[in-house]
Amino acid sequence: MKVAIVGASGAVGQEFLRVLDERNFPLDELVLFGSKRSAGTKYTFRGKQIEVKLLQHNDDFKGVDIAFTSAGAGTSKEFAETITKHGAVMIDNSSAFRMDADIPLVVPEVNAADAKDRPRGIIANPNCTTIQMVVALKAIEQLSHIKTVHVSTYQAASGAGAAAMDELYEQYRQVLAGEPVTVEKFAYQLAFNLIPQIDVFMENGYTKEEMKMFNETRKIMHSDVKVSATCVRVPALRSHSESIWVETERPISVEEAREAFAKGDGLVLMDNPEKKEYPMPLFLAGKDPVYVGRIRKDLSNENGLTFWIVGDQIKKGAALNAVQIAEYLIKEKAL
Ligand code: 2RA
Repeated sequence: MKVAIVGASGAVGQEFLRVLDERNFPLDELVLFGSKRSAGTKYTFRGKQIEVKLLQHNDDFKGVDIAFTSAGAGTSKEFAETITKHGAVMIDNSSAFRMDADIPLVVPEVNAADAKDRPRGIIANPNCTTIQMVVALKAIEQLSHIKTVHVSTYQAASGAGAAAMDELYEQYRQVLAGEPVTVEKFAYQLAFNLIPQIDVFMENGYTKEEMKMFNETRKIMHSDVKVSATCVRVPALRSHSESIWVETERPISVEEAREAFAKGDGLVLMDNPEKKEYPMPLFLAGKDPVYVGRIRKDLSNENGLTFWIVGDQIKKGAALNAVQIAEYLIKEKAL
């Protein structure tokens, strides 16, 4: 098995190296690709140094079985043909193809089998906020169809990349040192602040990030659910949190929901208010599952249920989900 990582130096690219190793992914050879900026950099994988190659339009992907790509939508679009033309399956973390009808959009806990039908050799990894939300929604959907979702996200700096995480650290240092604050990766200073804008605004007043949650959720869940989202950047480092309200076809009790979350694939129930136990991003960075807590009946709607989730954005929100897709294909002999 020959595996490629495109965008190896980014936050998600680096996480791919860790996740592949951690999960004992069955690979014989790993090749790394990057931009001019990262070409030549060496990373250690399973005791061996691997040099990042410059991503170019050539035959470097000949013999590659799986290519994990995380170098932005522009690069994915430009290089999709080069990457897939010799038969590699491209598992793409960018937004380039997510809503294309002939590209499966996959969260293994929810719609793994969709990954088998990929006429263009490309499988899209959903947006991080959608991935962690649908893992939780799946548990409820199995009890009763979800008609509507209202969600507010609390998205960590990691969603904007490795340099943005560094900027957040630096901003805290600058504020505490009384120095001018550097703002490059975010629209405003994020340290000691919240920014209710992620990605650009659309004509309907929602941001692109918020519309991703609407559209991607429907595609992954094969559902007519309507998702109304408010996405907010918060000064946490790498786990995204979400406050979710669902309206189901029939009323769901807290006990039923709790049981469904406890046994849900990829979920960990962390809901013990008396002991102040609930998921928090600071303590869940680097963890695989999506954590659920604060489960309550909605007070304004008999069919409403509300809860809180936290998931590591770089892991389940990106690299881990993509690797799980690959693991599924290997298990099903569907590469
Ligand atoms: C963010 N959703 O958190 C993005 C990353 N994919 O900014």
